[in-house]
Amino acid sequence: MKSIDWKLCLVADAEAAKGRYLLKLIEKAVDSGVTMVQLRAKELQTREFLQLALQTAELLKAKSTPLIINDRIDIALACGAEGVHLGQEDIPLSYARKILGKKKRIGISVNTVNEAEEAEKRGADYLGVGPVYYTPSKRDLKAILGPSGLKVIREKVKIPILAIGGINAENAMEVMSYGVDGIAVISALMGAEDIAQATRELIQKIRK
Ligand code: TZP
Ligand code: MG
Repeated sequence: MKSIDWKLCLVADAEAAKGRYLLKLIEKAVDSGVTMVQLRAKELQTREFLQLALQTAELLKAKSTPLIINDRIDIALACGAEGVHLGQEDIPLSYARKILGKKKRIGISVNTVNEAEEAEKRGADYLGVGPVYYTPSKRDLKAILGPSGLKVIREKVKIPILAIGGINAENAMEVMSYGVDGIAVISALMGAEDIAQATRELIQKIRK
Protein backbone atom coordinates (compact mmCIF):
# COMPACT_ATOMS: atom_id res chain seq x y z
CA MET A 1 0.00 0.00 0.00
CA LYS A 2 1.16 3.51 -0.80
CA SER A 3 1.77 5.70 2.20
CA ILE A 4 -0.71 8.44 2.96
CA ASP A 5 -0.07 12.05 3.87
CA TRP A 6 -2.55 12.38 6.74
CA LYS A 7 -2.01 16.07 7.47
CA LEU A 8 -5.17 17.65 6.15
CA CYS A 9 -8.28 15.64 5.45
CA LEU A 10 -11.21 17.41 3.86
CA VAL A 11 -14.40 15.76 5.01
CA ALA A 12 -16.33 16.58 1.86
CA ASP A 13 -19.83 16.58 3.27
CA ALA A 14 -22.45 16.68 0.54
CA GLU A 15 -24.91 18.62 2.71
CA ALA A 16 -22.28 21.14 3.76
CA ALA A 17 -21.82 21.98 0.08
CA LYS A 18 -25.19 23.75 0.40
CA GLY A 19 -26.04 23.63 -3.28
CA ARG A 20 -22.54 24.50 -4.46
CA TYR A 21 -20.91 22.03 -6.80
CA LEU A 22 -19.16 19.63 -4.45
CA LEU A 23 -16.67 18.32 -7.01
CA LYS A 24 -15.46 21.82 -7.72
CA LEU A 25 -14.98 22.49 -4.00
CA ILE A 26 -13.02 19.26 -3.64
CA GLU A 27 -10.86 20.12 -6.63
CA LYS A 28 -10.04 23.57 -5.31
CA ALA A 29 -9.24 22.20 -1.85
CA VAL A 30 -6.95 19.49 -3.22
CA ASP A 31 -5.19 21.93 -5.53
CA SER A 32 -4.64 24.19 -2.52
CA GLY A 33 -3.15 21.64 -0.14
CA VAL A 34 -5.69 19.13 1.17
CA THR A 35 -3.82 15.81 1.38
CA MET A 36 -6.77 13.38 1.53
CA VAL A 37 -10.54 13.45 1.13
CA GLN A 38 -13.29 11.67 2.97
CA LEU A 39 -16.58 11.72 1.09
CA ARG A 40 -19.57 11.95 3.44
CA ALA A 41 -23.18 12.01 2.30
CA LYS A 42 -25.62 11.12 5.05
CA GLU A 43 -28.72 12.21 3.15
CA LEU A 44 -28.03 10.90 -0.33
CA GLN A 45 -29.69 7.83 -1.77
CA THR A 46 -27.39 5.00 -2.75
CA ARG A 47 -27.30 5.77 -6.46
CA GLU A 48 -26.66 9.46 -5.93
CA PHE A 49 -23.90 8.70 -3.46
CA LEU A 50 -22.37 6.19 -5.85
CA GLN A 51 -22.50 8.66 -8.73
CA LEU A 52 -20.77 11.29 -6.62
CA ALA A 53 -18.22 8.77 -5.37
CA LEU A 54 -17.35 7.67 -8.91
CA GLN A 55 -16.83 11.24 -10.03
CA THR A 56 -14.80 12.07 -6.93
CA ALA A 57 -12.67 8.95 -7.35
CA GLU A 58 -11.89 9.91 -10.94
CA LEU A 59 -10.94 13.43 -9.96
CA LEU A 60 -8.76 12.34 -7.06
CA LYS A 61 -7.05 9.59 -8.99
CA ALA A 62 -5.82 12.18 -11.46
CA LYS A 63 -4.46 14.17 -8.53
CA SER A 64 -2.98 11.16 -6.71
CA THR A 65 -4.98 12.06 -3.62
CA PRO A 66 -6.50 9.30 -1.51
CA LEU A 67 -10.28 9.01 -1.22
CA ILE A 68 -12.01 7.49 1.79
CA ILE A 69 -15.74 6.82 1.74
CA ASN A 70 -17.76 7.45 4.89
CA ASP A 71 -20.08 4.68 6.09
CA ARG A 72 -20.44 2.70 2.87
CA ILE A 73 -18.18 -0.26 2.15
CA ASP A 74 -20.14 -1.12 -0.98
CA ILE A 75 -19.63 2.33 -2.44
CA ALA A 76 -15.95 2.37 -1.44
CA LEU A 77 -15.42 -0.88 -3.33
CA ALA A 78 -17.49 0.17 -6.31
CA CYS A 79 -15.60 3.42 -6.86
CA GLY A 80 -12.17 1.98 -6.12
CA ALA A 81 -11.58 4.19 -3.11
CA GLU A 82 -8.55 3.84 -0.87
CA GLY A 83 -10.77 2.83 2.03
CA VAL A 84 -13.72 3.44 4.25
CA HIS A 85 -14.41 5.38 7.42
CA LEU A 86 -16.67 3.77 10.01
CA GLY A 87 -18.24 4.91 13.25
CA GLN A 88 -18.99 2.96 16.39
CA GLU A 89 -22.52 2.24 15.18
CA ASP A 90 -21.53 1.13 11.68
CA ILE A 91 -20.63 -2.38 10.59
CA PRO A 92 -18.02 -3.70 13.05
CA LEU A 93 -14.38 -3.56 12.02
CA SER A 94 -13.94 -7.34 11.91
CA TYR A 95 -16.72 -7.70 9.33
CA ALA A 96 -15.57 -4.69 7.39
CA ARG A 97 -12.11 -6.27 7.16
CA LYS A 98 -13.63 -9.55 6.04
CA ILE A 99 -15.30 -7.77 3.16
CA LEU A 100 -12.51 -5.37 2.25
CA GLY A 101 -9.44 -7.47 2.86
CA LYS A 102 -6.04 -5.98 3.59
CA LYS A 103 -5.77 -3.84 0.48
CA LYS A 104 -8.25 -1.23 1.64
CA ARG A 105 -7.80 1.05 4.61
CA ILE A 106 -10.31 1.18 7.40
CA GLY A 107 -10.59 4.24 9.60
CA ILE A 108 -12.58 4.16 12.81
CA SER A 109 -14.17 7.06 14.72
CA VAL A 110 -13.37 6.89 18.40
CA ASN A 111 -14.23 9.02 21.40
CA THR A 112 -12.61 7.09 24.26
CA VAL A 113 -9.34 5.37 25.10
CA ASN A 114 -11.14 2.07 25.19
CA GLU A 115 -12.60 2.51 21.71
CA ALA A 116 -9.20 3.60 20.40
CA GLU A 117 -7.35 0.61 21.85
CA GLU A 118 -10.04 -1.75 20.68
CA ALA A 119 -9.95 -0.39 17.12
CA GLU A 120 -6.15 -0.61 16.99
CA LYS A 121 -6.18 -4.14 18.36
CA ARG A 122 -8.73 -5.21 15.75
CA GLY A 123 -6.66 -3.85 12.89
CA ALA A 124 -7.88 -0.35 12.12
CA ASP A 125 -5.52 1.53 9.79
CA TYR A 126 -6.15 4.90 11.35
CA LEU A 127 -8.42 6.63 13.85
CA GLY A 128 -10.64 9.68 13.67
CA VAL A 129 -10.50 11.04 17.21
CA GLY A 130 -13.07 13.54 18.36
CA PRO A 131 -14.87 15.72 18.83
CA VAL A 132 -11.86 17.65 20.06
CA TYR A 133 -13.95 20.81 20.36
CA TYR A 134 -17.64 21.59 20.07
CA THR A 135 -19.03 21.46 16.55
CA PRO A 136 -22.48 21.94 15.08
CA SER A 137 -21.45 19.81 12.08
CA LYS A 138 -22.38 16.44 13.57
CA ARG A 139 -25.61 15.14 15.01
CA ASP A 140 -25.53 13.12 18.23
CA LEU A 141 -22.20 14.61 19.19
CA LYS A 142 -20.25 12.54 21.71
CA ALA A 143 -18.38 13.96 24.72
CA ILE A 144 -15.98 16.75 23.87
CA LEU A 145 -12.43 15.50 24.40
CA GLY A 146 -10.54 18.73 24.62
CA PRO A 147 -6.76 18.72 24.43
CA SER A 148 -6.41 16.46 27.46
CA GLY A 149 -8.70 13.75 26.06
CA LEU A 150 -6.93 13.85 22.73
CA LYS A 151 -3.49 13.62 24.36
CA VAL A 152 -4.46 10.56 26.40
CA ILE A 153 -5.64 8.71 23.30
CA ARG A 154 -2.49 9.72 21.41
CA GLU A 155 -0.37 8.16 24.14
CA LYS A 156 -2.24 4.88 24.02
CA VAL A 157 -2.22 4.02 20.31
CA LYS A 158 0.43 3.90 17.61
CA ILE A 159 -1.67 4.00 14.43
CA PRO A 160 -2.22 7.33 12.66
CA ILE A 161 -4.68 9.73 14.27
CA LEU A 162 -6.77 12.37 12.57
CA ALA A 163 -8.16 14.81 15.10
CA ILE A 164 -11.68 16.03 14.29
CA GLY A 165 -14.31 18.37 15.63
CA GLY A 166 -14.22 22.14 15.71
CA ILE A 167 -10.73 22.40 14.26
CA ASN A 168 -9.87 25.51 12.27
CA ALA A 169 -6.99 27.81 11.36
CA GLU A 170 -6.97 29.28 14.88
CA ASN A 171 -6.49 26.04 16.78
CA ALA A 172 -4.93 23.69 14.17
CA MET A 173 -1.36 24.34 15.22
CA GLU A 174 -2.14 23.59 18.86
CA VAL A 175 -4.00 20.40 17.92
CA MET A 176 -1.03 19.21 15.84
CA SER A 177 1.25 19.83 18.81
CA TYR A 178 -0.52 16.96 20.63
CA GLY A 179 1.23 14.52 18.33
CA VAL A 180 -1.61 13.70 15.96
CA ASP A 181 -0.85 12.85 12.35
CA GLY A 182 -3.36 15.24 10.90
CA ILE A 183 -6.68 16.97 11.21
CA ALA A 184 -10.01 16.35 9.51
CA VAL A 185 -12.37 19.24 8.96
CA ILE A 186 -15.78 20.00 7.60
CA SER A 187 -16.76 23.58 8.34
CA ALA A 188 -13.28 25.16 8.37
CA LEU A 189 -13.14 24.43 4.65
CA MET A 190 -16.67 23.63 3.48
CA GLY A 191 -17.99 26.66 5.35
CA ALA A 192 -15.38 29.05 3.97
CA GLU A 193 -16.31 31.63 1.40
CA ASP A 194 -13.13 30.86 -0.51
CA ILE A 195 -12.17 27.23 -0.01
CA ALA A 196 -8.84 27.59 -1.82
CA GLN A 197 -7.75 30.46 0.40
CA ALA A 198 -9.00 28.70 3.55
CA THR A 199 -7.11 25.54 2.59
CA ARG A 200 -3.86 27.42 2.01
CA GLU A 201 -4.21 29.13 5.37
CA LEU A 202 -4.94 25.88 7.20
CA ILE A 203 -2.20 23.77 5.60
CA GLN A 204 0.31 26.50 6.35
CA LYS A 205 -0.57 26.27 10.05
CA ILE A 206 -0.23 22.51 10.03
CA ARG A 207 3.03 22.28 8.15
CA LYS A 208 4.75 24.75 10.45
N1 TZP B 1 -16.97 13.51 13.93
C1 TZP B 1 -16.65 14.08 15.08
S1 TZP B 1 -16.83 15.75 15.01
C2 TZP B 1 -17.33 15.70 13.39
C3 TZP B 1 -17.35 14.39 12.96
C4 TZP B 1 -17.75 13.94 11.63
C5 TZP B 1 -17.70 16.90 12.61
C6 TZP B 1 -16.54 17.75 12.29
O1 TZP B 1 -16.97 18.91 11.64
P1 TZP B 1 -16.26 20.33 11.85
O2 TZP B 1 -17.15 21.29 11.10
O3 TZP B 1 -14.91 20.24 11.21
O4 TZP B 1 -16.22 20.61 13.30
MG1 MG C 1 -20.67 6.26 10.05
